[in-house]
Amino acid sequence: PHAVRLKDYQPPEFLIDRVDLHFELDPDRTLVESILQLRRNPAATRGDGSLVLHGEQLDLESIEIDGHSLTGSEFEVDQDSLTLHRIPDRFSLLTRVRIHPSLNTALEGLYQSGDMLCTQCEAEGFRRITYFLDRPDVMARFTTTLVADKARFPVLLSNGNPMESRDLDGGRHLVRWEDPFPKPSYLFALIAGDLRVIEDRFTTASGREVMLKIFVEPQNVDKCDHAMRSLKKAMRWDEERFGREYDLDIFMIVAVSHFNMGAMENKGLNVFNDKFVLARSDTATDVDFDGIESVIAHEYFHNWTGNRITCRDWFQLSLKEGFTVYRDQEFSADVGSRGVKRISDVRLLRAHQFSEDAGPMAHPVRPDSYIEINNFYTATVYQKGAEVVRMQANLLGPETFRRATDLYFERHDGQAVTTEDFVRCMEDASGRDLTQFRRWYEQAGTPELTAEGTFDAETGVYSLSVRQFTPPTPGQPEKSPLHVPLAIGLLGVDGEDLPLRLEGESEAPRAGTRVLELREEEEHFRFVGLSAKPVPSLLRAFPAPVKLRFDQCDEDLLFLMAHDSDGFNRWDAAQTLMQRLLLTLVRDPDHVVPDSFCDAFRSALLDSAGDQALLAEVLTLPSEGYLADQMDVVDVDGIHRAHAVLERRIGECLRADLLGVYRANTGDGSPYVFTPQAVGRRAIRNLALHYLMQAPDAEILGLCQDQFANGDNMTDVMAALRLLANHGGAEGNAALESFYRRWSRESLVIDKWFAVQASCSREDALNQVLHLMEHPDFSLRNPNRVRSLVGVFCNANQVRFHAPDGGGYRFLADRVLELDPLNPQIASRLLKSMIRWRRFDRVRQSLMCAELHRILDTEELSKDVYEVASKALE
Ligand code: HT7
Ligand code: ZN
Repeated sequence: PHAVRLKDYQPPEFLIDRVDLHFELDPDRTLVESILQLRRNPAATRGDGSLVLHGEQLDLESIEIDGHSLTGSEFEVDQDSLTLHRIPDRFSLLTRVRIHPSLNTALEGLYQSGDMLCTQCEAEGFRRITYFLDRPDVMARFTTTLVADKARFPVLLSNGNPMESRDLDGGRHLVRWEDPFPKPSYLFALIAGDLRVIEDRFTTASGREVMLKIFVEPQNVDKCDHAMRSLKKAMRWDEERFGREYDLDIFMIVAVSHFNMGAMENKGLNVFNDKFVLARSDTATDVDFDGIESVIAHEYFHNWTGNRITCRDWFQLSLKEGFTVYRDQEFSADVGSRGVKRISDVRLLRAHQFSEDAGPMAHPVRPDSYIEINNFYTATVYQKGAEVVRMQANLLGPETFRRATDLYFERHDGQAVTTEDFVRCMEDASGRDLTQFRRWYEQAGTPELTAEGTFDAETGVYSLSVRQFTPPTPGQPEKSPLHVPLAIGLLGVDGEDLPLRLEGESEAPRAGTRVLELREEEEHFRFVGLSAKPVPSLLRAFPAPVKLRFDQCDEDLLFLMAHDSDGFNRWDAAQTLMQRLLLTLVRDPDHVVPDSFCDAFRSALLDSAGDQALLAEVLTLPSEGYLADQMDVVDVDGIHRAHAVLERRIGECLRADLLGVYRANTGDGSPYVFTPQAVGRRAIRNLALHYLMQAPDAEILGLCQDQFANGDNMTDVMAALRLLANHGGAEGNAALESFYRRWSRESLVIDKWFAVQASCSREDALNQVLHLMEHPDFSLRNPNRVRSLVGVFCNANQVRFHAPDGGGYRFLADRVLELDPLNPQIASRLLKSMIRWRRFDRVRQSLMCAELHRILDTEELSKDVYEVASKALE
């Protein structure tokens, strides 16, 4: 397989003005007739004059140019293309192909999910539907006619507005859709099925009525209210915050049960993994409710950031994904709790993106090469991309940033553009020079800031020096300094924010947070006019995706944890303290957890004034995976042991306080509501139960069993089930069995049942997982199921996946090889859990390495898996 490179980008030789698609739908054998109106691109650098269309796994039946059939000598077809020679400058091309949705297990192109037919075209799936210039810079107007058996597929959907609907002979019917907006082929979608619809309306800011429709399988009509509410909230928010109105008369969402990712923003017809649509309080947890709200918003926001303005090529993926993640993060912060949202986003970034940046597949936000683009839907493109937009928003300030995004929408509407075009809008609207800032798009790796501070009591000056260094990443041995916004505060002896006056400034700015802009490898700042040694609070609200090395003593961290006006830094100080203690316990298992730690934990726990959700974040230990990232050589067993010791100690020494918090936050019998306050109450109560269950006596076990049996919402029931399953024994087994019996018909709930067992740290977890692979409800063909069992075991059960006998690695490699011919996207995503093998001890290194070689030596690997395995071994 060869790499595609950004530097080789060429504009398309032809443009497509109109596309007329006609589908005769049949799961086994669908006919696709396509008529394309093509013309030479005046902006193209002339090639040899022929036209090469993409096409894969298509059975070509006939071709016509301007009504004349072509014979075999006038075109060439190979595995992935159709080449036409000697063609006019402007012509109409008709192709007829057959495709086979029921055999499509890769879930790209047109495929069958249950009784439904659906499409997934991003990134390069449209070429599995018909011959086309399947690249995002070719934008065309689509008309789609769908014909199918009416009894089997009463609902036929595509992009745009419905234009015609009639019955045909033989029990068939026809529906025609027209999309007035030019779009790239990756935004094409069709759906056929026996679906029910939930309807609502939205009146836009300018007074237009939009029909909102959510289509689901019949048994799920009672699980769509939250999705619909979320959609309406997102539509209003986008008008208010970004001035973006919806543009068609109808907006549709369809929930499907077989889906490779979370959802897809097809124009006017968003297709969702049903996990991100369906929720009822007894089937979905608060985390699910939250995920639905943000994914619905994310896909809706793509209508402007992705669809109206799209990417010129796939190297620009972060143009739409980074910006849209930023938008959905801001939406969730505005409708929920901003502090908690920032913490969970940073947790995710540190867990996934920082570790990606430190591994063999590290790449810039705008990658410069790939073998398989599906491997680049990554935390770097999405989450770091969002941080890069966030930094620009913060550097410009809210009003200027809004002017800059207005300019972007106006200047580039209807175009396929680049991240460079985006940054230029930021510059043009603000007058700022972002030349150096652009390096954030080009340079991979997580910058490390090393800060040192000293206080001179005589002069009242606090001196802060900051050095920046970005470690080498594959293909980028040398790095240049970045433009880094560094938000800081200084706390006085009472914990109040001090004014931050830099030497040479005549006026003291208001007390609070100040943003310093770093540009050099090393910078020095002198804050004057201080009467006592301040406690610095650096990187407030996490203003840049960097790691901070700052040797702050435990007392200062405890002080910040108690007093910092910045909620994020109160949480971060607690995390640093807990991380320190845990790493000490890893190195020295006999280390005694100091009383001062328990005291600080207790006083935070009993601070009833604060936001409960924020408190739950503050009191949650760093994960085992995150601790592993802090070690040069990961001590899998030591981390697991240390985690267990500390959790148990908290449970024991704070038993009474935890019980008090648990009881104080027990529901008053009123029905479930998804509000930040109610979510916070459930979070702190379940965290208390979590610590109590680390050393449970009969009373605690009884509480947990009672919550499991009588909880009226899935958040509480799942929390109890997880604890009982980890507790094990008869209680654990009984809970798992009764949960299965109760929910065996709800596929998304059964995913949770698989996941709980996959994450269980009991010693025979791998055997249990192998046993579950034989369960009648397990299927390698359903990505949600694979992620629940295989994905959770390999990513969320560090101690058992990395068992020293290599059983976990063999298990993963077997699954990757089994899945690769079926669904290469899922296979290669799973494989990513083994690519950072160099961080482990020699025994584990060689076991992982052997499995990676076994994979790479296999014949007919997909590009997806080949790219991951070969880069892992480079
Ligand atoms: N833009 C969507 C990406 C996506 C995707 C990519 C590759 C293969 C399958 C896929 N399904 C959806 C989702 C999003 O980020 O909004
Ligand atoms: Zn997206």
